[in-house]
Amino acid sequence: MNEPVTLTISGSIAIINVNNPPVNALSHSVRRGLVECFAKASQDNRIEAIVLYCSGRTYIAGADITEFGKPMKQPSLPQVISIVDSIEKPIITAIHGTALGGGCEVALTCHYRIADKNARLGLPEVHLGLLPGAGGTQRLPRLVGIEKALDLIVSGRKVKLPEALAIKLIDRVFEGDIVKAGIDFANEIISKKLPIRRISTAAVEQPEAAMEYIEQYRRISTKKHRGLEAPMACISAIEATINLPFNEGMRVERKQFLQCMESTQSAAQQHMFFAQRQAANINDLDKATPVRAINKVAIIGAGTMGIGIALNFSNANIPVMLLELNEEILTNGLDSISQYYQTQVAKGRLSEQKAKQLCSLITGTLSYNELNDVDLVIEAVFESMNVKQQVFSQLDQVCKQGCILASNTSTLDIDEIAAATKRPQEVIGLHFFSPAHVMKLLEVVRGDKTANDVLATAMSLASEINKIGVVSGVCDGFIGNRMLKGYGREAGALLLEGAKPEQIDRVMVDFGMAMGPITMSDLAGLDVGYRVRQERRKRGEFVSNYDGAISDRLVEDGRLGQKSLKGYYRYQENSRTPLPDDHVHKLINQIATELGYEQRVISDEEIVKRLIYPLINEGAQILDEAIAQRASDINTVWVFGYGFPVHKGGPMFYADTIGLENILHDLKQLQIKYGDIWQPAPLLQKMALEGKKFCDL
Ligand code: 3H9
Repeated sequence: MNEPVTLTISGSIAIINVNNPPVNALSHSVRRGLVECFAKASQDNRIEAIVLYCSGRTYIAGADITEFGKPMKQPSLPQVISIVDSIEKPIITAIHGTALGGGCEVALTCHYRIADKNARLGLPEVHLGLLPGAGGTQRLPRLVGIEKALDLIVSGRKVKLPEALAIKLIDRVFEGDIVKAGIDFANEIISKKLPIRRISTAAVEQPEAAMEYIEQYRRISTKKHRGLEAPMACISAIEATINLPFNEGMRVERKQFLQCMESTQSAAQQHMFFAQRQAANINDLDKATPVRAINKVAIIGAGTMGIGIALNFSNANIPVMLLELNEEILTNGLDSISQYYQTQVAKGRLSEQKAKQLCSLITGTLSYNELNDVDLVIEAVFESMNVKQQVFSQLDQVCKQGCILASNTSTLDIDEIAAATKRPQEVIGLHFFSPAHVMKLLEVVRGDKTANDVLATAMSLASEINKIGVVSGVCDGFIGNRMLKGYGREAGALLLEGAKPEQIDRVMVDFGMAMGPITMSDLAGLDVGYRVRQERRKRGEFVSNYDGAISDRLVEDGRLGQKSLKGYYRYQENSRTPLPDDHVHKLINQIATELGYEQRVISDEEIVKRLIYPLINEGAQILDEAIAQRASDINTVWVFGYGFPVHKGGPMFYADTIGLENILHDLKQLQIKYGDIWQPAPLLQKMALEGKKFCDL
């Protein structure tokens, strides 16, 4: 096997190269190689300066996350860095791609940093529930000041070149050959006798009243990063630079790092790092499956969803034809697209010219005949099988051969929709989440007859439009909405049993959800569910009290949610803040009495179990039916589509942390009390009895 770190000599300059694909992570062999090569270069009397650079697509992207949780092999990264820091020859590092985490910490230990114009640097450890653990929290404040270091380390954001130059994170930009650029700079340092610049010995630029500043920052962060441990650990480690010498600060950093590394939150976030990447792998699909070129897309329906979907493609520079049969709706849709781009300009996110160009990629039409040259159509019309089948039958007639026909349905049977065409192999579900241009998740629904290359194209397109694609089989609601049903049902049940809307929402927000279920219903509009329930009743289907008793009454009283300024809560004009409403409390109480529910005090702990355990139980069933390929895909759906807290790792990872045997026990208790809606899923029972975990599968 080739050594991942090599040393070559060019005159008086030692050149150290790291080559550890795909992202030059600091695996054990790289750490060992760095120590050996730096030692040789430092001991060689011919050498006057050292250049460090990487091969492949990026600079070192950080510690090797796959080694976390395994026994540490020496040398550790802090040891490597301490050795590099003690070298008495100028070290120049040349950066391309991304210098992240431990990679950025290596760069900070070098004395001079040059980078190509597309390079980005950052300490994103906080996104893994960690803090920089190889001196980043002690060196960065010494280089860029405490305020900037707090901003960068606590947010984990990546810095582009102009900012990196402005804050002196980078000394110079280079163009052309990376090795030549490094050698040229090294020669300049030698000839000008420029000094060794060790950040570890530099003074820290502090804000006035530094301790008060940190305290204030901590207070704000506690609110902003509610429940998260890593941002707080970052702040404590940076705080140590204020009045502790470098080496003592390093000890504080190490202690915080090891504590975070042992935490469930970090394990959950590391799980999600790999889960979202793993989702791209389709078990029974050859990786070499060809993908179709998607050069032009059509969207059917210019409602909120259709417009959001269209923006994904224009933002990725793919032309879009927006079809809508009603001229007024089409004009309004195109207007709101133009408004969206104007807002992007006003917020400084796009130049006027770029916004114009992207906006011009979306054109409107009233005629199906104009769709004859598109490569992909996404239907986003009213959620009715009849309507969707009519649309697909029409698409079948006008679209060219090879055009992929997709439906944005959130619940309906893709196979039934495909049956309305003569080409079911070209039909697939592409379920976007609202707001469609913002939410990261795309459920890719594989029909019975969907062709392999159609599926491969959809997954590759997901990443092209900056989404995380997760494959789901066909069932009512697919992965996400099927699980949501139990969650919504229990929110309704808890209200009838005595929990107040604001208690349920508070408990779920404290749990880490982006929003509580009741606020979510008000935001989505209560009339949406109302219409669905009316349809179901018309078809003679059973609608439980939990699903509709309260919500139906609110809608009939004209309380449609945020849009009518009243739903479960009251809202003031132009405000999204839910305000508790005594009228609703009384109404719920009255409905509960009418229906024979006894209202009682419900504990926060019970609310968590009643809402989250149905997700886990249904998730287990979805796994058993192979609707989802793996538990981590379910977690990805819930974290990126439904705001499940990333630091709990999605419902299936959360279940593992609680213990499946404990969950099984509680499900059985709930089944005794409430009946078979709580019947434990067979897979969950089996795994609990075998002492297994979902996310080890
Ligand atoms: C750290 O550094 C701690 C230190 O402070 C202290 C230590 C004591 N390790 O994302 P991609 C894999 S914490 C192992 O698809 P892209 C990834 O799983 C670390 N593997 O590519 C994938 O594998 P597969 C701080 C890693 O071009 C493949 O590489 N650093 C690592 O879209 C390609 O990845 C970070 O948090 C890793 N560090 O994006 C940076 N990174 O092909 C994490 C990636 O089998 N990495 N892989 O699915 C990233 O942000 C992106 O990967 C990067 C490239 C921007 C680099």
